[in-house]
Amino acid sequence: MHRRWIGALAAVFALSLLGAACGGDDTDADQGGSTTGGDTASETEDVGGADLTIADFFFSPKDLTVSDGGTITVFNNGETSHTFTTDDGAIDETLGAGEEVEVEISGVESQDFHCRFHSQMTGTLTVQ
Ligand SMILES: [Cu+2]
Repeated sequence: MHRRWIGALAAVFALSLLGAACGGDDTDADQGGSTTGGDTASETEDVGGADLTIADFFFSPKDLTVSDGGTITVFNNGETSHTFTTDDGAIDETLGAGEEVEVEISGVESQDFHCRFHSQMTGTLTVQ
């Protein structure tokens, strides 16, 4: 009788140790999971975004493609002020020399864009 009780207590003690060990493993797994989530988020931004460089006096690239919901990073590499303006006026950003602005593309249709200061500066925006 006594041996059975001792055996049962030993089994419960052993199980509680296993439980503690499993708890530690779960914590490690959670940390790994959140790290993976962060990587996925940054990959999504890379896919949807685009870079547009403004120079004196042209856009580069002239044909710009961005995903709906993506961000265009516009940088004025010229020595004078320019604008990044869609033909429908939904986007109208003025950038001084050396300035950079991030423009979120949401609900914007594919269309041409231009610089309000220099009518010869034009490009085409494609929203996918
Ligand atoms: Cu300009």
